[in-house]
Amino acid sequence: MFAVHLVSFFFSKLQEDPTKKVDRFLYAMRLHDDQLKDISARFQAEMKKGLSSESNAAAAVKMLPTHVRSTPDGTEKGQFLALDLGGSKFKVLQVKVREGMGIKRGGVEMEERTYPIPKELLIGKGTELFGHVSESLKDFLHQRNISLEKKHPLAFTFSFPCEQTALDQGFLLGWGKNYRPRGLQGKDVVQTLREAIDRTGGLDVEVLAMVNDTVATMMTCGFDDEYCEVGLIIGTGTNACYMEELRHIDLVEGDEGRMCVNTEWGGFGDDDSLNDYITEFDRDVDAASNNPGKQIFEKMISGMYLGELVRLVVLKMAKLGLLFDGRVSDALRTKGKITTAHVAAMEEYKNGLKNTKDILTELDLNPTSDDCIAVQHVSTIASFRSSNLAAAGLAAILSRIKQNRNLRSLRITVGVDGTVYKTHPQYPKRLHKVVRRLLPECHVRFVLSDSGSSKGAALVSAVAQRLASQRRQVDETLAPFRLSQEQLQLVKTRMRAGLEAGLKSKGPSTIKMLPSFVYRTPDGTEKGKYLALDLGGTNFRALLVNFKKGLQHNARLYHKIYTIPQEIMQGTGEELFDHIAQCVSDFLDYMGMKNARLPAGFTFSFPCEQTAIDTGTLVSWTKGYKATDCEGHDVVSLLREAIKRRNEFDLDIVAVVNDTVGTMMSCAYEDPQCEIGLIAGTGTNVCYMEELKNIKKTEHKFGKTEKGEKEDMVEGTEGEKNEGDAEIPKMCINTEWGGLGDDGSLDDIITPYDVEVNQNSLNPGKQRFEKLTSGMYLGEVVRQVLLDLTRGGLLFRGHVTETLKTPGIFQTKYLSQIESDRLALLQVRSILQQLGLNSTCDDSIIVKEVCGAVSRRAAQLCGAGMAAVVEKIRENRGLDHLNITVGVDGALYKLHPHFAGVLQETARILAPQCNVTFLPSEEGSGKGAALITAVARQKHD
Ligand code: 0WK
Ligand code: 0WK
Ligand code: BGC
Ligand code: BGC
Repeated sequence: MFAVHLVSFFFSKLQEDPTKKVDRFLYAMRLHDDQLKDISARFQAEMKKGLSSESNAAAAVKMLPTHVRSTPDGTEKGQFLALDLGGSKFKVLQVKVREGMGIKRGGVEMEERTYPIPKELLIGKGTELFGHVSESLKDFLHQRNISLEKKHPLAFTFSFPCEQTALDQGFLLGWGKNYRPRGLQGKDVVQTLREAIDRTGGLDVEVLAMVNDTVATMMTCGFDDEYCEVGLIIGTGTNACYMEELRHIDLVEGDEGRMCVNTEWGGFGDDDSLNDYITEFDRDVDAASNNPGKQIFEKMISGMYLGELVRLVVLKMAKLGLLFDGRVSDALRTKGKITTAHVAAMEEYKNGLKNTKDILTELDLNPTSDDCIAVQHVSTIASFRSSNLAAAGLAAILSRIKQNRNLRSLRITVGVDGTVYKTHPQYPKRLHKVVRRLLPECHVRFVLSDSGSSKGAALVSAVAQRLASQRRQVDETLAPFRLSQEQLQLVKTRMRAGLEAGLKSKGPSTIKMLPSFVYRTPDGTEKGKYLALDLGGTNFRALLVNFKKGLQHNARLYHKIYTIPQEIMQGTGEELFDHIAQCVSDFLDYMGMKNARLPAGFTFSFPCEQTAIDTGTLVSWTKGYKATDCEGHDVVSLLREAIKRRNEFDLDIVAVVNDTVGTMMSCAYEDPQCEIGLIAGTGTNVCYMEELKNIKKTEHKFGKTEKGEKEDMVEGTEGEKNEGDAEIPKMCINTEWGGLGDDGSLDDIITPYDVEVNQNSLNPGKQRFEKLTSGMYLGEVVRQVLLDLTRGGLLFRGHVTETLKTPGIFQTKYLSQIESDRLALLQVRSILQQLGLNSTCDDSIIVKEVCGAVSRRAAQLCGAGMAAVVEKIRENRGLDHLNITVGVDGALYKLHPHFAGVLQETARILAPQCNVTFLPSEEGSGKGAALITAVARQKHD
């Protein structure tokens, strides 16, 4: 007897481990990491194909846009009906979502009921299936005594591929799994549902949104986990969705933000891209399915097919005598006799083998224990491959997200549902392990959607409602910034009236129209070396300009920029001018011209009343300046005294000019048609060549120097001019248009946000037009709007952070960065991040929109003002058509992506008879100041 055992032991030892033969037999189904990485890479390529408009139509992986633009942010609220159709169970639900309380925190209550779907409906007329759905809905309302009168918003989870153009519209691409109703392919299933509900009658339901079950699952899990941006179903069917960057989804308009894409990865391989991984068993499953050639990837993974796969393998092995001594039963030959539930049962830890035995016995097979081990192992290999393939697909999606966001490591959560994942004992662990092995640098969390997808569908509807109401509220908030043509026309008229009044008024006027004592633009004869000092914008600049005789338009120029600290801007006048003198001293050292008493021009970018080219009494500080003992003083004297105090060098300050005048002169040196200077920078202002006879504001006899001798006003400037104005003596007028509205004439367009900015400014009530249009203030206007939207819960989840309450935190330069066209959102988020504002995609979209509205209004207002100025010049010269150039400078005009274009467009529309060329000044106004100095010197020589 002992001998027999020994023999059988050795024989058994000889007789190999039953799993080995299975491993060999199913070698092709046992995928190792390199193969999985290869499949993952192939899937990534398929995703790209699906996303691009060129290759989408032929793509096997459809990458369907879902119009779900954000995951839950906890502010969703409301009561919804929900339908969950397409998985193994058809459910009708009522979902109550309470604001700010995630699912775990009981923020969502649900009541559900599963309604069986009669088999015949699965292959009958599609409209009848939807009839059954709406009847079930009505029954549910009855059962739950939910009033039929009340209008019920409804969310519809529909787990089949649909092409969606909106949240509440989806055209069915095709059925799958065990559904094959007729007559709905290509139809809008939401409309079909609405019609079914109308046919059923007696209930008032508003279908707000239709979502794929993957999307609903992502949303369901996203309510508790803000990192959840992927939805995965391993159920009857299989599929995944994720949040893709909108700019990558060619089929949807817009580059801003993200949108959830339903990959429909079940179709991976339908274009033969997986043929080298397809086994004969897969081909048999596909051939026997009700959609051969379709959903290849799904047929290797999902519950609808796993059991069948195992059956076919076991059948083949039996036929080959590798199992059950080659005996085959009819049951084993019968399709569907081994289900995926059987596969799961076979793999149970403890009872796996027992279950296997029971299952095989039930199939009229008399399995040996080795047979059971072998068949159990077949199940293991089949479901292992399923989880491995799903892991490969998931790895592809997660890598893409990581790349999209330029992250070295990604922290993300995957929301999962589906019977296979939920009921197959080892499936989740295997899937997680392989994903983490394929993506070691990612921190991937898996969350099981423990209550089905309808919660998620309700959340999508809640988000849809929230986004819609948010949209409405943001539009209402920004509406006052969206100026109509009529309003802009009005501003133009008021600007014109202000220009006229300023020229005539002897006393103060809102638009000061300050004579600059610059009578003509340069004529190219200027020569010599001049120092130009440029104070006013964001910095102080000292320049040395050397005009070479006769070298038209060629001046050598050296300059150095110095910052003016805020405490100097708002300290005493003495400190300010001492600081300027110190900078000039440093510059002259740098140029080695300390002892050359250079003729200098001083660009002083503040309103100064001048009585001659070399004096200017500061009327009032603007922008960020508030130095004491300067207003009402001659700034040239203040500078001379500071230089004297320093007693190191001396300057011959020949001229003081406004930066608009300096800019006009600089550009006129290039283009003689330039007779207007525009600054759109920290501040805003414009000057232009006005005809002397229109300057009635002072009895000062222009053309007579103090000493009353005749001033050379008229030497002509060459270059074609608008006919008929050569002889007319002109003078450049610094309009100081920033003051428009100081008399309340803009109160009908000034918004409460502007009022706030004005009140917090250094000069409340002053420079109202400037406070709507210039760099000093636009950031503040945006901040005020963002504050208001945040207080309204429309932004940053309603958290008003200290940062957001900090004046000046939102610099105007951010507007330029935020509004640049490409990649804007990522930039927005990083800028907001830098400001310590954690933002969602939606937040970033709204912030960008606010910036756009504020800067567009500013540019339009400047365009309207410019239209008034060029129209005045045209009428001055009695011309039907005026050709003129505007020299422009200022960071807003030069650096903002849209400001210049909108300004030009507005001016063109409001002054159609003027062809205005805008010439950005190369070297700022310094050269202009030097030119004026040169002209003023020539006169004195
Ligand atoms: C439960 C979800 C449903 C989804 C199903 C998929 O509520 O939307 O379709 O999971 O899993 P299955 O029921 O096909 O196994
Ligand atoms: C550069 C000019 C300067 C002017 C400035 C305005 O040289 O005179 O004040 O532009 O632009 P901002 O620096 O205010 O953007
Ligand atoms: C469908 C998908 C669905 C998946 C999971 C697939 O057959 O095409 O739309 O998400 O099953 O239910
Ligand atoms: C000043 C103007 C200056 C403009 C642009 C305004 O605040 O009042 O004089 O031209 O800013 O710098």
